[in-house]
Amino acid sequence: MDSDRLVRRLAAVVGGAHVLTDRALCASYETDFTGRYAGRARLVVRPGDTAQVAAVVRLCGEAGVAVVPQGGNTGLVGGSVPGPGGTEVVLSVRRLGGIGPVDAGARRVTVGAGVALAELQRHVRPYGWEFGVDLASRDSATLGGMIATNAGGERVVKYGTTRANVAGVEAVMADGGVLDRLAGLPKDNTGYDLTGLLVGSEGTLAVLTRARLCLVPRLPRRTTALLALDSLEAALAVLAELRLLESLELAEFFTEDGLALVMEKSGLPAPFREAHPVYLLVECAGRRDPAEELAEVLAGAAVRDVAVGVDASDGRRLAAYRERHTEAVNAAGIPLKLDVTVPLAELPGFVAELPGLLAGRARPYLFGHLAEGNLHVNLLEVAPADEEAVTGAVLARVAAVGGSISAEHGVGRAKARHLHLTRSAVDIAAMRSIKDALDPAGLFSPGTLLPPLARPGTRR
Ligand code: 2HG
Ligand code: ZN
Repeated sequence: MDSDRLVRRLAAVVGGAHVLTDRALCASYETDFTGRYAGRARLVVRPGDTAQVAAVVRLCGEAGVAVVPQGGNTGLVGGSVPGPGGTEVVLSVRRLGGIGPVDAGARRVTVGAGVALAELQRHVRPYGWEFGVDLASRDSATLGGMIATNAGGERVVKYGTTRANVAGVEAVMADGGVLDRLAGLPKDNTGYDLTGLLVGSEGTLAVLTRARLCLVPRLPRRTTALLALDSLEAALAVLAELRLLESLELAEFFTEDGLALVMEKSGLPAPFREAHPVYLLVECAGRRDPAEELAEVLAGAAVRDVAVGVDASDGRRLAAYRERHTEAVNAAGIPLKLDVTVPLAELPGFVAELPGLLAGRARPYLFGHLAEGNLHVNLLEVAPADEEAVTGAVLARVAAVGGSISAEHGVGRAKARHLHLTRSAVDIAAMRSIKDALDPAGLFSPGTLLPPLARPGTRR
């Protein structure tokens, strides 16, 4: 089917205003948030409900045109943008809005895939509820994208990743059929866990259209503190004590260099009189004020200095030093981002080895989610010719110490060829079988997650 015909047929389903072919209008859907991954779409289509998504998928399937589902386009591994060929359709789910009533008895709420996280937070908080997953890109990240990537974020230490907070999904499969697992019953052992399978599938198996989410009680009393420490070892020692507190919701670390960059790019004032090697941002929350139990733990810890947030706005002020790392790094250049998990016991050794692995080929900024050993290795000033070698060296070391090459951002296009480092041949073959069974023509997100096959005729 030629492009004009496909455009006409799609427009008949979603309305002409929601099929974008103009290069300028397509641009923001074709380039990722960092500017590192830029492709070219055949067109962008913006369906407004599940039936329209199903019709779009069917039409693209008939035309043999691949579909790249996209949420808020805040992904960091190139999974939400099209490839370079100008052949793929970007299917934006942003118009799939709508938030249902808070079902307090069941602790659930149903949302459209295009709802932004901050919108959900504003909806549920007045009723005393919270969604357990929170992240810095909350204003743009959509629930559909967060589910597709099994986003982690800042509160995994208490509430787990997105997977633990999704009860059910509705999704359009490659043949246009609508999978309805939206009931999200707390007990339902009828067959395979297809919801669990679609969480983290990165747009390669289906287009998520709606989700039934779990809610947690919003804990009204919170204390935020920024700790200045000697070293990563000292941060890990404090973390081990903090984990005794049920109120611990957040334990985020960054370093002297990262803080300096954030201050330079944001204009924020220094949180302490002098600089320190490592910082740990912690937050405890409860129905009762957790300040005292946090102070007790910190009193016995090897902490150089502490800044405590006395109220919510003070807490947000301290959190900004950590949350603004991504934008500060972006303001300094186009980063090479590696998002890895390293077992906690290996973390100090891994960080100490990093300069040797990089061998002067990059300016590193390290920050992340300490409790999970989730390190965001942001590398600036990497020469294009060194990118592959630098990535390979770091990821191979991660694999050697028993870590994961993708902690929370997904595999995307960026890491597909490195999948074998932390997934066995048996594992990859099982994943490929699932892909082939659910998307036999390779319609969804070619090149994302699974490495392309060398076999002629394959479209992935
Ligand atoms: C965060 O933790 C996000 O702020 C982004 O996962 C991390 O920019 C990054 O590398
Ligand atoms: Zn993160």
